[in-house]
Amino acid sequence: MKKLLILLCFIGIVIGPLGAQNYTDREIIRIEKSQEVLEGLLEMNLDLLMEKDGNIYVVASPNDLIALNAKNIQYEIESHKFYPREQGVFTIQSGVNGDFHSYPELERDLMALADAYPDIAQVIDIGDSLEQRNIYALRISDNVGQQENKASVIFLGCHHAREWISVEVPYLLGKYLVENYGTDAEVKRLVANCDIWIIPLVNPDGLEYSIHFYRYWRKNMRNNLNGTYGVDLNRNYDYKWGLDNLGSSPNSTSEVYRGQNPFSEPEIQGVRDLFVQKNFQALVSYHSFSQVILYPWGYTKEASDKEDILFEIGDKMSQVMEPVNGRYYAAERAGAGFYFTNGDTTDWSFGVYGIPSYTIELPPNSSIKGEFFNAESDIQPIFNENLPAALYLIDWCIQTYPSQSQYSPFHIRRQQGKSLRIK
Ligand code: 0X9
Ligand code: ZN
Repeated sequence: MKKLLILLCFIGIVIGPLGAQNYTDREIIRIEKSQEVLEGLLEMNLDLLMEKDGNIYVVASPNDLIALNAKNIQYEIESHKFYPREQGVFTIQSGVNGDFHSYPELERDLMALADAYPDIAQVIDIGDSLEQRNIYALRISDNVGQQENKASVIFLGCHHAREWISVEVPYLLGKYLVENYGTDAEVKRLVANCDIWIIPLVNPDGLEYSIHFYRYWRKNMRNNLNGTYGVDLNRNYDYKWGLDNLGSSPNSTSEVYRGQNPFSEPEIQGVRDLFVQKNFQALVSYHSFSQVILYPWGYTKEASDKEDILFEIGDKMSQVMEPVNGRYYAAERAGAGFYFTNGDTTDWSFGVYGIPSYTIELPPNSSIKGEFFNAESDIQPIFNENLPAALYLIDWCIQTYPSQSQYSPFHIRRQQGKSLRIK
């Protein structure tokens, strides 16, 4: 069963891009639900997105709109074209993304956390996306404004636009840490002894496109100048980049297009530049779906020389997660699975910096119609089960590297970079 799911996921990756290129004329529409409307809708073979609060959201093509008009079914167009920031049309809107964050909603909520807890939280802009959105890091540490010698760890979310749950888990981790710092002795200890960096949304342009235009969008919004859009941000890192055409594609129509050069994409240049300035000791990159904990290598089926410790930490995370909701996340070597990746985040952070690095693929591990989507009601349970794993990894960093000045035996090289802007 699991192999079948992985196969379906893989097929989705391979055929996705061809389909995705033709979806730019789609509109997200909202239809008020009634028995009469429902009967009309069900015979139309529409791309139903979500049902919420008596409304049905649909990914509609121009032909779908014509058919709805013919049936006299009323609808509201929810999506709007993307406007660059210079035109000043960023709005904080609730819409089809429901309880999941859009870019402006995340911006608002991160700023609110930093405002509410200025002693332990900062929002830092690590760089801009292609469409000039900010890539935000929430930095959590006591004496957050000061440089201190302490362990440090990084959590990343949403390299892939359609994986909305992967924004929520790191965001809620940050929220949990700052809100419980004052009352929970264990949280206080972790925040006192570790410099925790959380980047919940690496791909803001893609997320907005996924919300407003095409729910299944995966890549960033790079105009490839040949009629295709998007680079897979999880294939653009500079470690074994473009090694072969199995783990990424040189073809821009592909959903796993690696880009023209390693680090060609500004979204992950921001991540790279942050690594130049920080000495992280562990990394988690959240994705969805399939409910597994993956560790390097992804580019080969061979084990690294740190296989034992990588499995041990991953398996420990799995063990502390399962009791929360009964969901089991297997810890596995990424490349030992069904497909390879080259130029992905974790091979880079492990290969270049030598730090324990994990891709946590969030639930579900089964799907109806191959969907990635998580129910809004599952956001909190998924976060709850991921929390102990994150806390464990933070503690692992503290125990293993009590002071940042203590040289990491994993550490291979650092580069020079630009400075960060603090909000
Ligand atoms: O393909 C990816 O980039 C990730 N999976 S996803 O379904 N979220 O797109 C991570 C894949 C992990 N690496 C390997 N399987 N080699
Ligand atoms: Zn992903």
